[in-house]
Amino acid sequence: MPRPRSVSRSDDAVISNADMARIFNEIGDMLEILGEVVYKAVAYRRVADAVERYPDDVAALFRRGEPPKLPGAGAALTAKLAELSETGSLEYHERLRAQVPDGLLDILRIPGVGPKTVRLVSTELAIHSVEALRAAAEEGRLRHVKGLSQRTEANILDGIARLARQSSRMLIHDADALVAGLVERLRDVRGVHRIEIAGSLRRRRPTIGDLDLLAAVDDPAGVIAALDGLREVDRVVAAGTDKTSILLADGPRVDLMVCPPDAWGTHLVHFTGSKDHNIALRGMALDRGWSLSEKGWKVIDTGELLLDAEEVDVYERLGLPWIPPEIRGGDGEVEAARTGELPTLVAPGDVRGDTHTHSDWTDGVDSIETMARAARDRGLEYIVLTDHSPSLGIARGLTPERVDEQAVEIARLNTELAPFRILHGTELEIRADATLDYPDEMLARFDVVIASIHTGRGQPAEQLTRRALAAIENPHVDVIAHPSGRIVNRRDPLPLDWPRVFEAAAVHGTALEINGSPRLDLDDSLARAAGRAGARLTLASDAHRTEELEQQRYAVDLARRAWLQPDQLLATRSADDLLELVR
Ligand code: DGT
Ligand code: CA
Ligand code: CA
Ligand code: ZN
Repeated sequence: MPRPRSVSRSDDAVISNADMARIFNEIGDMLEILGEVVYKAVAYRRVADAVERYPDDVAALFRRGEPPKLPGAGAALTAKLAELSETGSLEYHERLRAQVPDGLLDILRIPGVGPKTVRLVSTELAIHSVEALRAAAEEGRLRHVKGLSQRTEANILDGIARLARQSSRMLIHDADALVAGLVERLRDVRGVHRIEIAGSLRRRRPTIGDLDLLAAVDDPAGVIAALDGLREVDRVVAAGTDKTSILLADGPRVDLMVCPPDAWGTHLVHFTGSKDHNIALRGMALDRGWSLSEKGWKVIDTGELLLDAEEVDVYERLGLPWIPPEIRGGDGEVEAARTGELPTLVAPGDVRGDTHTHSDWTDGVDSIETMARAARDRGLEYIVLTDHSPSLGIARGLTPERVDEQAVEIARLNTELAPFRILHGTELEIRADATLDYPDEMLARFDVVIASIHTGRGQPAEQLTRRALAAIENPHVDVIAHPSGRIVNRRDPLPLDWPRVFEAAAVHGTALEINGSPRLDLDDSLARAAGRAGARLTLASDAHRTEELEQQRYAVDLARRAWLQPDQLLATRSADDLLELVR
């Protein structure tokens, strides 16, 4: 949870009332965390409140030599306001900041967590970050501290979840669900020739700030009027003739751009972004004497406007092949297109199997047979069934006896469902001490072993890296599942030494998973780095019920954003090739 460190400045004041109030409030927080007498903190907060409400610019008044009378501000605090007004910073504030780790102030921002709790977890358990606090609460370690309880743990977890919901961008899974019906209905509006999703959702970013739609229409006014009647639309905020925002009754803002059909191509490129991609294209256009905008290409010498109705025409005018939206990140794709080195990105049709699925034998919902039939119906040739190993208690991990029984059931189903195949796998716990949850001779009996870290997440980076490497180096381990442990908007990635992990994965031929559940792990930039380092990756749903098999599609999206090609991935192989590869 980053916080603004510097104060914003305008011309006439060194520091705004809001920033001044924020600094005073922060001083109050830090004094309490440090265990100072309560009235000091109260005094700072009271003045902060007065500054925030003051109708004129407090700093400007101080600088003019007319300091305002603020309730509660005695000589000492007035001197501090004066220092802030003159310089924009406050030495006392900096000194406290040096004594209080940033993470403690983040913890204090969790709804329901007060300074007393912050001080307790910091002094008794050496917890200095929200992430460490979450882990401790989840593992039930707070209740042993005098003054804290099981109830505190529950409240903290609740507060962290609430905080994440307030401040987070929308998960792509949710954005897809929201937008699908809306686009279909807008398509049916009279006068709409075409309508497409643009912006970050079209680029398939894991999280979405707002939704962007582009519609090609003959008559914007008519379409905007028609929109008003749609059930999902709360309000149309029309702005001019070619852009409008619609607010949904429930959900994020939707920007709807409209354009004439013959300028569709430049509009779609523009509103798909990213910004950096657009800047790169515009630079190339300028070199050729054109000014490129969503409206078209203005010939700089003559003022003539050239239109493109299709995206592919836009790129062609610059001598480029069409660039897939997923890699329009402004980090090398235009150059690669120019030199003919664009990757052939993996596509949904390349996927042949799913390397991470669960059943009701551990924490899944559906039976093995139901999962297999659903996967077959989706067009897959095989799934790897990867129920949990014993030490993951919450998931009722399988004992060796249960694994044997499961093998019998899988053999029976494979006869029945052929040519569809269920490969017998396991999701193997990498324990806190870097040992694995089944002995080697048992691992050898599985078709595919995927290993993952679920516990001991608060360990130092070096130990976490050691655990990942121990699994990668074990000849029986074929895949590291959700390697960073992140969950979008909920849990930060583990601080592994990624270059070492990627190199070891490449050397030992252990694949790294791209998990399409709301973990979206590895993320796109790590997956791209892994691919560059020569590591193999795989695409998996981590489905715990049949509906979640579709999550694999998000792994494909992410792999495309990571510039990955089909031959760098496991799930694009046939079952036989996969078995050959992991043997
Ligand atoms: P988001 O909404 O934060 O998930 O990210 P985007 O990429 O959807 O950003 P958004 O909604 O602000 O704008 C959609 C696209 O429109 C963006 O990818 C590129 C284009 N665009 C918007 N504002 C600007 C701008 O100021 N300059 C340029 N060059 N392009 C812009
Ligand atoms: Ca957007
Ligand atoms: Ca937008
Ligand atoms: Zn799993």
